[in-house]
Amino acid sequence: MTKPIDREEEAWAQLMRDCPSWPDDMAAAYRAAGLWEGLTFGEMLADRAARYGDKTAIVAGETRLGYAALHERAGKLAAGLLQLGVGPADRVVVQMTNRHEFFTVVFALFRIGALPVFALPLHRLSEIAYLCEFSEAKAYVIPDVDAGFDYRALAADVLERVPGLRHVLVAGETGGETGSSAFLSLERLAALAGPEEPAWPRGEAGRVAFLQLSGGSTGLPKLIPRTHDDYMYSVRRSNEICGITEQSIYMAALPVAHNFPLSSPGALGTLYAGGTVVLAAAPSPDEAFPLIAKERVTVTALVPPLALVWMEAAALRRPDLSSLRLLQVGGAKFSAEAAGRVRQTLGCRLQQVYGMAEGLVNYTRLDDDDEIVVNTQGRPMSDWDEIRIVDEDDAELAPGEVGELLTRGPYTIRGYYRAEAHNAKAFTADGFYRTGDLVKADAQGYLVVDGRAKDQINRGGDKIAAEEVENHLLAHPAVFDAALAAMPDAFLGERACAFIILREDRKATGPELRAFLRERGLSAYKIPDRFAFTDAFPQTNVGKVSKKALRERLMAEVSGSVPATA
Ligand code: OOB
Repeated sequence: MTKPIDREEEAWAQLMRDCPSWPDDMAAAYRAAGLWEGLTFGEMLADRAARYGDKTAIVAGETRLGYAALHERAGKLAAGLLQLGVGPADRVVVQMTNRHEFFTVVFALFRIGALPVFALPLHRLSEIAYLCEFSEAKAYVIPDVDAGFDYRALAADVLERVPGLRHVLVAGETGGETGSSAFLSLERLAALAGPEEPAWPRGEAGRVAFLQLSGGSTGLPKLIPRTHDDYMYSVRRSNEICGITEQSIYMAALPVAHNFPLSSPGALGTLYAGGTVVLAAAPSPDEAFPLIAKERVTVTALVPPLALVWMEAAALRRPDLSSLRLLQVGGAKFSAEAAGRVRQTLGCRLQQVYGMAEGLVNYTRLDDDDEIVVNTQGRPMSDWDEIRIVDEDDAELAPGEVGELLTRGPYTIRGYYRAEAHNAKAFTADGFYRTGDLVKADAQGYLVVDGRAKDQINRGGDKIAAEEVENHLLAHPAVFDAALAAMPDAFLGERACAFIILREDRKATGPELRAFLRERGLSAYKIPDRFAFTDAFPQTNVGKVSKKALRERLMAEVSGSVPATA
């Protein structure tokens, strides 16, 4: 029999082969410069628990968890997970809403070196089954019921689809109706641990800590491997830029598993600094405004459409937002017009954040002039971030010219998990990530996002990979061809329009196609807002569907000239 330690080393070796990493010389330089500290997230929490004890770490509904309590609960769950047979390098899909269990579970996984695979609360069967299958997850973590949705029913479908998935771990009640022995509540999981401390696996900060989902532009979503070292650096540097300290009270209004509220500087930055994280069950003014007043929230983050909703509501209701010092807005382009109104309507400073789960995050700085804060999406957080703005032939452009942003650095990945062929296209030979964003830079290095080269729709911060939805549409018997394009929208920035060519003699309506996508388990935000039936797609000169021409049709329609179906 192989010794467990060998199996563990073998599991890590395999995982690290699946996740491209930095070349040795660059890794050595990042370590030598003190960017990579060699600290895992498990060790970080243990240290903060020792340092801050009962100081409040997490507030969620009626629950207030101190640092020591958070560490202790995570430890119980970690011991339970080891008992279940979940251990180092194993993957666990975590789909948790903004509940305190998000943190106890994620820190439990960090403690044993298992990898959370972060799903979003809105994901449904199509996305979750894929994530479980592709990451070969041993377990799937869910809330019981949240915002009227029963995640246990979803999990039952996932179990049926993914035979390799062994455990569904439920925050709350497992519910009797599923009848599956795979379901276990977190409470029972914690109770599995014996009275003795288990032998904790040794953590290494150079290893992958978790897998984050890419916004993507391809048929199947890509997974982003982030190491403790690289992510911890991005969190620490974000704290410096955003002024996060022990006194900070950060409210996660967006789903906390997303990179922006998780780490820019987000919940993890706040825990790193010894501050308090307040979880909002929803980002609506009804939920968020009273919470800001009650908990004296100092900083929070929103996507642009929510910032618009907050400004409108604040103008009408005049809520007490006096504690709020900083509002971060990012995830999609925030119009200069709206950005210019933040201070007056919400009474706090604005920070624009342009980031990506793959790594690079740009911030406007707290002491920047309004001119910069309103009109740019910030500049890279680190002097170690390398930036190139290039034309279609990868030739570097002159300052001020618009081109695709390429980047590499101490917290930008060098490749996606198990995606060799895609990585060859998504990264340059010398390791720069092709962001797919069209940007220009000013003389100080501030970036303005000007458009997109990737085949994606940014629906108010929710990313939709056109090809993923097109593939689902092509599965419908009446659909001959499908092309998804962004249509401009005053509120969300963009919405998705599906152009459809039907097969001869076959019929389908928009509502039918919409129902079809829903039945396939696609999450709601990916279902096209509109269907436009047409006889042919405009083509590029190499014979591909011209998304640019489709977008222009939709633009022209908004400005009042041609109908998109013409
Ligand atoms: C954030 O991360 P993702 O991975 O959901 O999406 C990244 C993409 C970027 O490549 C860009 O296309 C778009 O979202 N984006 C923005 C933007 N912030 C992100 N486009 C225009 N203006 C902005 N301010 O969205 C994300 C990750 C960390 C922090 C903030 C956002």
